[in-house]
Amino acid sequence: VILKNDPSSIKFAVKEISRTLKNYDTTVLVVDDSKLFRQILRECLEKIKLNVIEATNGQEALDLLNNKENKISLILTDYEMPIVNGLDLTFKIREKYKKDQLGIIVISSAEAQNVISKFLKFGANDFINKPFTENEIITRVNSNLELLDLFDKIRDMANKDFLTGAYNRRYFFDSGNSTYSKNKRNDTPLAVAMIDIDKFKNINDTYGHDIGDIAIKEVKKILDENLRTSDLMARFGGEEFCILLEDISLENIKVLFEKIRKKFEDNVIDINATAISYTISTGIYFGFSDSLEDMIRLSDEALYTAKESGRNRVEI
Ligand code: GH3
Ligand code: MG
Ligand code: MG
Ligand code: MG
Ligand code: MG
Repeated sequence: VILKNDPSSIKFAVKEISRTLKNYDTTVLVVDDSKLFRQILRECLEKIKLNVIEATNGQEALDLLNNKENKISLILTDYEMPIVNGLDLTFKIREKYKKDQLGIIVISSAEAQNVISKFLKFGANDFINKPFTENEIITRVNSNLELLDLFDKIRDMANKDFLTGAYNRRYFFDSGNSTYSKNKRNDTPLAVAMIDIDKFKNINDTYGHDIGDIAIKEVKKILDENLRTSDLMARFGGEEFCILLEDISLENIKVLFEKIRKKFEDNVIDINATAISYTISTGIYFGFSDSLEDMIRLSDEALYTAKESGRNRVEI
């Protein structure tokens, strides 16, 4: 028996869940050596609008995971499979992805029941016993996806700034310190850039705090548009942003931040028929010093020099 006799409640479950499922762009990876099981699970998951991709064993699953384009949120895995079984797959996944980043649900057949505690110890999030109903699959998958969403929200609240959505200081140091260590080991220089809006108090005083906030959000937007995804950008204070860049030459740093400076100089934000424009000053430290904190301090000194020398300029 693959599916338990499923009463009409399935229709109700699908309706309820489709209503609460916020993320329609979620991909689930089904790992099973049985084509029939993969098909059954695919049909269940597609009923709640999930994208489904399939692997026939653990190795195939790991290969699909390595391709970042697949953006997998949740894995449903069988236990017994050729090449790499479900338990080894779970172990290997947890060396790279934490429980709150990628969910694993074990679909456990009779032979897997006695290894279920091992699965959980290795970091599986949940398990479903065979035979299962469609209803069980759908509701269990949904509640695991909801939990992962919640973890995402908590992570964002801890790491991001509420006004702009940029990373905060805490995240900057967490992530920046590992970048610093890696580059120090390889002896490759880093750059820290500190950006601050010029005469920002005037904007607040003239147009009010709300428009000041819009001006701050605009900084985040323009930086996003001009930085690479590998650059680490955070809002450090009121109207001050800090950026850590790797794999970049001094020459390219100068070109990049001069281009960004010019973007602000040329930019006019139109808010309810009020035209706002402002400039920024940038202080940069390039190379290596004793710590990330020290590099930030030195970029701050460069920023101070940029302000003293008349603002709207890049100082290295
Ligand atoms: P300078 O060119 O020397 O940087 O001059 P400035 O006026 O920009 O000076 P400063 O950097 O000291 O001013 C920062 C101001 O930013 C002071 C504070 O009232 C304001 N501010 C801080 N946080 C926020 C915020 O979240 N929203 C708004 N609208 N204003 C903020
Ligand atoms: Mg199997
Ligand atoms: Mg200042
Ligand atoms: Mg300022
Ligand atoms: Mg400031």
